[in-house]
Amino acid sequence: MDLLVDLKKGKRGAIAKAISIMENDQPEAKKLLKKIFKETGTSIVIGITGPAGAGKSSLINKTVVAMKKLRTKPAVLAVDPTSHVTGGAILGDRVRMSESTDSGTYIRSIASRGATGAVSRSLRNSIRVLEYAGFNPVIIESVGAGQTEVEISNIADITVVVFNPNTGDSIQTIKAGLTEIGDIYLVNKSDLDGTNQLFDAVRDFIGASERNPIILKTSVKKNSGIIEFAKTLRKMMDEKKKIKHKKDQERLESELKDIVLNNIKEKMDEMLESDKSFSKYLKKLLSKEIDPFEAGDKITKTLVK
Ligand SMILES: Nc1nc2c(ncn2[C@@H]2O[C@H](COP(=O)(O)OP(=O)(O)OP(=O)(O)O)[C@@H](O)[C@H]2O)c(=O)[nH]1
Ligand SMILES: [Mg+2]
Repeated sequence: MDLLVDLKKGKRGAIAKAISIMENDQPEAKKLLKKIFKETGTSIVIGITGPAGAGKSSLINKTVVAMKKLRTKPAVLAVDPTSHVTGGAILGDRVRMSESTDSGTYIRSIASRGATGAVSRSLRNSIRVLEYAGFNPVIIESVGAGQTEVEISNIADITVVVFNPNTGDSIQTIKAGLTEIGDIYLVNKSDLDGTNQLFDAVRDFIGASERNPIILKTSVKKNSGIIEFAKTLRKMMDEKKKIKHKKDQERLESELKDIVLNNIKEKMDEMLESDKSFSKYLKKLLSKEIDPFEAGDKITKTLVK
């Protein structure tokens, strides 16, 4: 198949096509995955998360240029929560990430609409496309402030959390769950006032933990801290490579469970349409002879032991 040949060569058109196939989650996606799966699972996945507007795209744009100089071949997937509403964010990212595209990095926004499971599935498989095409690391940008649609830290080998000074909610955000996930914490926009206070707050709050995460200051505007950040990532890629195998086992196990449960749910959905006990207990429910819990339990018992 031509697509595979072109993918192996890292051709942009082929990558774009393959990712679209994975995103649309159609039978073609299954066929494609079957062909590439053996040659995936080889790259380090870096998740970059943080509140909207923290400077994630701007940072990635500069950082991938620095990472290329450290002899890596990064690709970027931006999980874009707003693209289906305005289309504006993708356009914005194209502008913000233009330098990195010029340097030969593959960059693509993928929509985060659809069921949560579908998003993780298309993300996982898009990562696999990029691995097959020879990219390493694969960087995922996603907005996160506690509750995120895509739990990036489940997918990533390295998680980077980006904060800004002078955004009143920063400390709140730190406390709202992001403390658990980061391998690296960035205080970005360090050209702004309040940087040192935030840095100290992050260090006091997070730095003392057992995991001992790295905390850095960066400014895209002043072009400071970026090279150090890139070097830190490069070094961490080697460290994480050693323990990736174990994490991958856990991830594949939960992916497999997801798929099986999903398959069963779909099958059951179809079965219920024509199931006799379902219509029988539905009638009883409608006439209030029976309550919803009882009806549900009775039907379930006829279906599974
Ligand atoms: N002063 C200052 N502004 C910055 C810095 N980095 C990014 N910005 C600005 O912050 C704004 C948001 O930057 P983005 O890179 O789009 O932020 P983002 O986190 O990707 O945003 P979303 O994808 O919408 O969540 C832009 O106007 C940037 O120019 C920085 O280091 N200093
Ligand atoms: Mg962005």
